[in-house]
Amino acid sequence: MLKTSLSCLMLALALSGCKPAPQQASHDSAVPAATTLSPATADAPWWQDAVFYQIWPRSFYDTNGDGHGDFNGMTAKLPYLQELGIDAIWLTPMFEAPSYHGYDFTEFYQVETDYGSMAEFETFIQAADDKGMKVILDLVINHISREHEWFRLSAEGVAPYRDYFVWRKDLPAKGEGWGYAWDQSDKPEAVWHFDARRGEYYYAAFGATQPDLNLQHPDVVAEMKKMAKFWLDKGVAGFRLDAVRFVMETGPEGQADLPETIDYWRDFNAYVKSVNPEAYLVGEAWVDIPVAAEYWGNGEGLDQGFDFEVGYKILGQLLPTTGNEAQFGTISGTQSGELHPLQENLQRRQQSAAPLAFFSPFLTNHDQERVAYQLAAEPKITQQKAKLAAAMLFSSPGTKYIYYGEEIGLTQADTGHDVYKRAPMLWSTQTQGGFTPATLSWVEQAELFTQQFENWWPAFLQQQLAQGGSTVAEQQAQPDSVWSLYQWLIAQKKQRPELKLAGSYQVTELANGILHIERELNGSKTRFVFNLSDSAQDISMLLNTEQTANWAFDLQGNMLAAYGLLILQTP
Ligand code: ACG
Repeated sequence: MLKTSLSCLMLALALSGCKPAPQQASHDSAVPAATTLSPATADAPWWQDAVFYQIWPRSFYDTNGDGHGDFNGMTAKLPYLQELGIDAIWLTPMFEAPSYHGYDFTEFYQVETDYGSMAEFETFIQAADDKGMKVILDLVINHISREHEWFRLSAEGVAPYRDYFVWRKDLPAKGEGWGYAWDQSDKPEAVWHFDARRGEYYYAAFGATQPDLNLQHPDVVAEMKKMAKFWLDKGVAGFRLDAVRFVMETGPEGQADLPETIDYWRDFNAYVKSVNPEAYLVGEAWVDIPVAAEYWGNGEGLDQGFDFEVGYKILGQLLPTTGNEAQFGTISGTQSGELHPLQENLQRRQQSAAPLAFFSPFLTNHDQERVAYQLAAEPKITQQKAKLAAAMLFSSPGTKYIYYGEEIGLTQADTGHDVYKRAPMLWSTQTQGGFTPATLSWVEQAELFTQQFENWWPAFLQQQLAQGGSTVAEQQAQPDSVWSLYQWLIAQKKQRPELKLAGSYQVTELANGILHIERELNGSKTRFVFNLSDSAQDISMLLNTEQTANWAFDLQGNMLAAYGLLILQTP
């Protein structure tokens, strides 16, 4: 029976439509009141409640046989994204850059030639627009490539470029407080790098190849606005802003989240909205929710920011060994003890300086180990857990982000190098997983990588295809696959008012590893029942006739299978 408080028991019985049990001494805190969320406003912006899909261009789909994904490949896959139900696409960097990842621009107005021509990019934007899909670009303003012309001129002391970056004569001593911008490390050499041409040290929060721009310089501020306008004028719907926390640095205690930084983004947002009032800005602030909320800037800053915490809380539910703590240093997220971690996560968003609509929940992105890799168990269980994670994500209010491959429970070969998290998509059981007609995909092309190289891809690919059910084609044919669940959940989000921002959100932890999340709005109700345990559980007390079990593959009679998911909805 229930291990939680009497009021939980009353709630569960009420859910089941049974008569309440005889009064027992209640000994725990009352069940938290269901969270009623902000009412949906008719004039909500296009991005509110949208579902975004993050594409890593180099790994999505290759049409010209060079082993690299390309713009024509993205155009060819738009029907796929439409079938999945995607509203908008986030392209990780696709401007000219020397690295495989592209976060180090050498050009602001040229597309990465590995992905195709500007004309092919424009065709992609138009084709997406024809299907009612928006496209946002990854805009990196905090830094550019060391190989950019500006940096050479700055190192040579040529005006005005000499002050386009942040320079100092000497390497700060240890103990002065300089270190990584996102933690308390005392490591000046992590962010100050020597350049022999100038004989001085330059500031680069992300390593010597990515010098920080001096965004206190009016010419640099103007250049960033010019870059944004160029791409907005091409029909891009907005930007995912990289590393927003670090654009200003005023000293060893001033490397992140400064008031000057929030002011910078207020000014940038005002400019972007002056070019296109519908343009959307979402910031990557990988930090505690209260700090991330500051980037809303009292309504004059960014439109949205990622909720980095919810993904860790969801994975924490599925990986008890890691507990419910966020796994990264910047999120203190300690549990208050009363609320379930997922209820507490929502409360933290609501109690922050930003409205609930500001936060975009997601599971993992291109910087984090893939969901299926973190949940790795024997394949069937991994797929089951990936479905539970998806349902927990989609039960949470807000604009959702899906990382390419997440919808098929794509895993990774190993950890320790970011490339493993960004490997080619698995479309089919054909050679190269249907990603490329080339003999070698880009991850097998040694010239792309500076570190020592061993070709790990063939063994990983073979193992994934041999295991069965790992590709888009296979999963689209299975009604209970991870892919089919993502498609169903995305459709529900569009159809069911309670799954939008305005629906209430109530998490209840029942006995034997059963978790219950209910969303409700004006009588329309969706209930998610998760079996977090490794054995089938009797959930008869949660079943009733008013609601239809619309996702019930794991229900046999009153028993919900191990790691099973049941979704019940009012008609
Ligand atoms: C952005 C892009 C990223 C890109 C860059 C730099 C910045 O998304 O792809 O890397 O061009 C910090 C910043 C982020 C930044 C990442 C890379 N992401 O906040 O803006 O660095 C902790 C902190 C994070 C911090 C991270 C750095 O909480 O704020 O992110 O460290 O590693 C566990 C730990 C946790 C730790 C995470 C991640 O969860 O508990 O404390 O987070 O792991 O480590 C690009 C390329 C990269 C390349 C880089 C130089 O994509 O491959 O390495 O450039």
